[in-house]
Amino acid sequence: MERRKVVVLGKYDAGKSTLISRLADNAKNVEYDGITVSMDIGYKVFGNKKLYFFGTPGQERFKFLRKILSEGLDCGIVVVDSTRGLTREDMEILEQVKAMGVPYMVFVNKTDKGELDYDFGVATVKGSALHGDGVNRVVETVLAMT
Ligand SMILES: Nc1nc2c(ncn2[C@@H]2O[C@H](COP(=O)(O)OP(=O)(O)O)[C@@H](O)[C@H]2O)c(=O)[nH]1
Ligand SMILES: [Mg+2]
Repeated sequence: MERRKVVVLGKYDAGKSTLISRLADNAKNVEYDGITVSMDIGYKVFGNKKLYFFGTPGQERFKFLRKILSEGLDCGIVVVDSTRGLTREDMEILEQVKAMGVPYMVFVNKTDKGELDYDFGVATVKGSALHGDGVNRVVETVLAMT
């Protein structure tokens, strides 16, 4: 079995935890008042690959965890909230993942409520983590990238 480390990044409330709970069978999340204070983790086997999904916490003071979680990653998924538009924080996260030098994709989330057209220059899937739209295409994209 080949193992792959996939890190899900994005600002607070973008839908990282929701996406990971859709992607993995056994997602665990440590949260307090609805905010991920620690991290998400889950895995799922696809053919001969075992994908491990790690979610980063949204709060600024846990920024250091983003770096730790991003050690030795095989691929990144940046979750963007279409109802909020692109913010400075989204741009910072995109720059950060680009600097890691690994393949990454963008998931434009909450398209059940919002709309966002932007050319991220990498594979982009639009959908809804809450409703499961686009989640299969995220998996296909990750498998193709890793
Ligand atoms: N309308 C809508 N809400 C969503 C979607 N995905 C997540 N949410 C909601 O957005 C909020 C934040 O989601 P969460 O996964 O905790 O975000 P995180 O902070 O990035 O981990 C929760 O209330 C979710 O139910 C979606 O596709 N559509
Ligand atoms: Mg979360």
